[in-house]
Amino acid sequence: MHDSAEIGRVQASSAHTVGVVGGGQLGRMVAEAAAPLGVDVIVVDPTPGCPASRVAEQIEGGFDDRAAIEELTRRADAVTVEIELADPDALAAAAEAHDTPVHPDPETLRTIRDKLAQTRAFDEAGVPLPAYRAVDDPADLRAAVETFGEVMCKARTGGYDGRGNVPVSRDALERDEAFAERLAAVGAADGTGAVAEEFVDFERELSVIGVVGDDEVRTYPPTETIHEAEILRETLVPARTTRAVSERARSVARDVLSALDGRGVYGIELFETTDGEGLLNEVAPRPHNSGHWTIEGTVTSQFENHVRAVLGLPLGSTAPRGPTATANLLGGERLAELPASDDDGRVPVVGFETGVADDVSHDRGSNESGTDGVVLRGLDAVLAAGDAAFHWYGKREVYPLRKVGHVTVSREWKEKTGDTSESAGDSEVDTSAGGESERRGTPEAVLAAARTHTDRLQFDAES
Ligand code: AIR
Repeated sequence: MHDSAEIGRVQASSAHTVGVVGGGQLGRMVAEAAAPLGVDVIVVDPTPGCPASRVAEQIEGGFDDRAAIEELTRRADAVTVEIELADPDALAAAAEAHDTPVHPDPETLRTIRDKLAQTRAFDEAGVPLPAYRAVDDPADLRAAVETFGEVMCKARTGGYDGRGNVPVSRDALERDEAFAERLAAVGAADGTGAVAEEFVDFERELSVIGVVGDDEVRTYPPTETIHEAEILRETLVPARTTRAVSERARSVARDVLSALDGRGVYGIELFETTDGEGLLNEVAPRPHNSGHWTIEGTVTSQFENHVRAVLGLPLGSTAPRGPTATANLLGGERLAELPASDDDGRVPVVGFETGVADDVSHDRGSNESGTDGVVLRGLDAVLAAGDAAFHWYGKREVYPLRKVGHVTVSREWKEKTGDTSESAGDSEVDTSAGGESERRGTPEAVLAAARTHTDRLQFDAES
């Protein structure tokens, strides 16, 4: 028999609290993964009822709110971030005041959140990347296009989910105002600066999720990422590439990780060039959209490994379970046609249409703005199909191209490889479509299934 003091001591030693700056979908999925480990999560986020608040405690405050970050740091055993807007100065000051570890290191956050500083740091570390130049004004952007041809212009700070990135083609050379317009489009017309990167003629885009633990580093198998208009739409594992390219991608990722300070998960986006090289695109100092597939598709998800890493616990296996595809659910362009949209295009999400009651199931909080809302239709069909995992982020408002959820389809390998090592799935890929039983699959089949499911899901005006 344990006496109560001993039980209390045992419980206290296993219950940690992780503080997260940001409480969007990534914070929500961190908290979902933390719970089974006995780890509580507190988030700082400015939006009342932010996505993570349904599964974690929320301190309402901005990503640079010193008082909120101070409270977070005082109450947590370790602090991390889920959005690059987190202020490194506030984190460093609070960490010092309370002797609370912050992962990644605030200096690494400072470097990564500034795209120019990030690119220079990896360039100096010898990581292969596209040619680039700093852009302070329209003349710099013109010079970049004259030197490289088409470039991707990225705001130095503040961009994510497609915002802050615009391609600039040679056509811009014909109109002088074009360069100022492009800088304004990335939000860098005010002199905050941008970086222009040579447009890479890539075979495909890959991403490697890496995790740095106390004394170990692991990488997940490379994810093939499919973007449209600078926004991630779908991911696929195994990537439809060769074992050699996969190994190369993981090796570039390890070089990236060794140039960074601090534990945790990092999302490393790469271009696979036409000659099989891996060039670094950019790094996120946090779990990444291209790693959502790891929830169903691996032994230990990126979110669980992030929690383990920031607390200094042993990491879990990054081995894949089978071919896995994820498709993002975005606010659709069709929303623009809805009469309900207010000035900035935001529309309240009222709830889901469920077949059970043949009616709309209202989300908590529902429509407070008085604007007509939208409902998500088609969920019953996705759930009934039985092969999909549906993830809803709980955002109260949707606008065109906002990430509001995702669907994952994960199956067993079509052929038994018997290979459970972390490189399993890198072997030559069978791309023949479907035809097998539901449980087994090819990359093509899981991608097609994830697409079919997301096509079924649509926002529609509340009737
Ligand atoms: N996020 C952070 N950097 C990139 C992304 N996608 C996630 C984080 C953040 C949320 O997106 O979880 O809190 C913000 O999404 P939104 O739709 O509110 O802008």
